[in-house]
Amino acid sequence: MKLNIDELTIFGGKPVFEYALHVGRPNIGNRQKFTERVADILDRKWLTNGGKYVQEFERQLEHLMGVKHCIAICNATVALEIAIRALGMKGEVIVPSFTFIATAHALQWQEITPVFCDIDPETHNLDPRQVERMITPRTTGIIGVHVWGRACDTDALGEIAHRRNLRLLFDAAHAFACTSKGQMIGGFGDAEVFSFHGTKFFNTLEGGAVVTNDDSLANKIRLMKNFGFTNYDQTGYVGINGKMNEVSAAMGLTNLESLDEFIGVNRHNYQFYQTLLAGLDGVSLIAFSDVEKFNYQYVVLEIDAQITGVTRDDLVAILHAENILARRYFFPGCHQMEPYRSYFPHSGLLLPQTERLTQRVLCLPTGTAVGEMEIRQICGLIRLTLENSEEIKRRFTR
Ligand code: T4K
Repeated sequence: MKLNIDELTIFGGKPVFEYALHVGRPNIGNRQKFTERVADILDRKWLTNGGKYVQEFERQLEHLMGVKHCIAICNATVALEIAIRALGMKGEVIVPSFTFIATAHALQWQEITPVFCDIDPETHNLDPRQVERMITPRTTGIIGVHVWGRACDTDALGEIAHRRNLRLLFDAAHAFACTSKGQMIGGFGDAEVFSFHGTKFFNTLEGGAVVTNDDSLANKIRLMKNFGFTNYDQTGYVGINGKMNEVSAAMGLTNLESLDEFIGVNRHNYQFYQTLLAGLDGVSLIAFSDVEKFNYQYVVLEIDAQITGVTRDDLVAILHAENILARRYFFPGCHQMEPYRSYFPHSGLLLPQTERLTQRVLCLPTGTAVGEMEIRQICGLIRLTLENSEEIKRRFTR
């Protein structure tokens, strides 16, 4: 395809794609294996509450991550809430604002104040120097988020947590099957939380997990996710229903069998984007180090509008008009969303890197639903847009 600018949908042309190209299309493993497992679940009439498939799923994840305990949970938001409570966090907890809103909500939901901390502009993760500055006498913990699957500075955060007697939890929602310093993510901090939501590179439909090497913490979390029951008739803690069901675990076991294939597709897509976007001034594709493992689930561009002449938001609007549903994760930043925006109206002043990044990032479609043909078209459109930035600025109003 070689479009010219008048053929863009924003100028009256027809969308390049007749079908929507989403960010976050699920990767789905072998259907037959999945349906066989579901049939077995129905035959056995054991649907949830720590059944055979959930147990097998947990053991496989412990093995994969090299951790002592994996507790499967119904989703990562509830997993965060349980881990936060089990760790005894209260008062204030330091979190990035540059994350999905669930990280902040998991705290606020239990009336713990999320204290938004700025990030490192290179890694997009918590900046440990800023973390140190945000600690007050009310601080009880830090939640680092391994954004895009690239690990936080676990050493620096671990050192601060140890020295200041704070609990350290990682939101590893993006980081399944990724490594940091050669070690699988899952074993860092007091505990780590994964998301297996449908949009994640590895899914259990909905789902999540807390993983930890701490025996007593694991025991507490196991009880808490099942209403706090210690036996048939007694509870030891306040608990919640955070259980993963058997069908989700069956999906997880099935998708685990295709993990390498999913990563291979994502890595290929990422590299193809890298090749086709090379040399575009003002556009940078976030980098993944060669010495670690990644799942390449997020193809993230940073747009420098001073150089491209087209803002990130104009580019997103142009792509959307062509049915390419690029996403502005994590715009506008948690601190700009309610209730945090009203609670802390001036927090942006402490978050210059977050504010800058939320204006620059966009995520492009990838995964098993996207092939070379689609990537060629997407990159062609981005090039066309930037090469005609002056004319677009003149003619296009959102
Ligand atoms: N921490 C972090 C850092 C996270 O990123 C997340 C979740 C969490 C914690 C919490 O994890 P969970 O409690 O969800 O396990 C989506 C996901 O819903 C959310 O799980 C994810 N992060 C976030 C980054 O993305 P939305 O509001 O953007 O979802 P939505 O409905 O717009 O879907 C995204 C795209 O995926 C759409 O273009 C359509 C496509 N899609 C979605 C689903 C569900 C499909 O093609 N098929 C599907 O089945 O949040």
